[in-house]
Amino acid sequence: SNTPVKVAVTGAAGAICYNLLFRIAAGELLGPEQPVELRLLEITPALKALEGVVMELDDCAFPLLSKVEIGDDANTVFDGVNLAMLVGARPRSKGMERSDLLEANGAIFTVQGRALNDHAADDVKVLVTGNPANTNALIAMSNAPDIPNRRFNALTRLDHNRAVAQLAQKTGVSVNAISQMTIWGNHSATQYPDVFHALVDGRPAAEVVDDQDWVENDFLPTVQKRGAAIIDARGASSAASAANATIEHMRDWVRGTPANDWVSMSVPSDGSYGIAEGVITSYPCTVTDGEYSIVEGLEIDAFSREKIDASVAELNSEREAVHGMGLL
Ligand code: NAX
Repeated sequence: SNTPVKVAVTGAAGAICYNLLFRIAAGELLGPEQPVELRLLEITPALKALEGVVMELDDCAFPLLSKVEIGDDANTVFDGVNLAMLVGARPRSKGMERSDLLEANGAIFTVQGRALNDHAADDVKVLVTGNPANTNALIAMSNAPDIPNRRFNALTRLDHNRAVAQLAQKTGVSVNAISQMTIWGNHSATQYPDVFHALVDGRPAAEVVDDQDWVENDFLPTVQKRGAAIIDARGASSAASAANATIEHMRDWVRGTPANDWVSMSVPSDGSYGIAEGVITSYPCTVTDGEYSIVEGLEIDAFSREKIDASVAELNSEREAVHGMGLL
């Protein structure tokens, strides 16, 4: 339609958004026909830098970018938004304990969850990229009782894309030949990238690879620790690839997944695959008409079961910690 879709993005002056915003404005999120209005949230000290980013957005003269509004008050910035990408978060600084990190982010995501609850459009979809993404999404969801839980997702698409790329390289095919990859669990080093349902040119990946040692001792740790490897090489964390994954997750959530394939999305657990309700965890998902469904009925062997359970246990302990802080 010609009515602009209002897209909120937080952490808008940060590294991921320096890539993300230009791609949204260029039409890569909602397609070449759909105008967008950007609503950009930052903390007060970063507003000046954000003004510079807006100057650059102006200087692109993007035909689809109808308007840009910036601010440091979530209640104003989130007013009427249809899509919200929550990228801004409090990074772990030196000497910070895990509980300090959860608490600092709790302060952000409780406020943003309430602001979305009170001001976003009725059809709002919320995707959390800022870490710890799954638990931040859980906090925002819990503070937005009027928004259906299933409108809160967290990003594991970057992990998914990393796994696809590794498998394509190992098997010597183009990434287009890989389908049905799955990331299970938390966006953290405990995540489980599952090749046992993936296909390479339509054939079971495990058969094509035929190398359990590679799966366990190369593929898994490479995908699980990819974020750290990038920091090590680049001196800064993944930004362009994280922006790309954020766009792809939201694009697929709005516009649908391709036939005969699925994507990894962190969504509220509903009991599928024996994962009790109460956490936001990564599942294989398809999307039709803007609604995701968890792919059901996959067989989970003992190796996979143990890996999934370990990552879900971490999510449960994060949930208990933030519950104990009164953030849910
Ligand atoms: P930057 O530190 O460059 O940018 C973050 C921005 O968020 C800063 O400009 C900061 O001022 C802003 N911010 C902080 N609190 C805010 C608040 N309450 N409201 C609005 N803005 C706020 O980090 P960047 O590299 O852009 O990464 C952003 C987040 O993505 C981090 O939490 C990072 O850990 C996470 N990542 C998540 C990934 C994923 O796959 N889920 C992968 C990439 C990335 O590590």
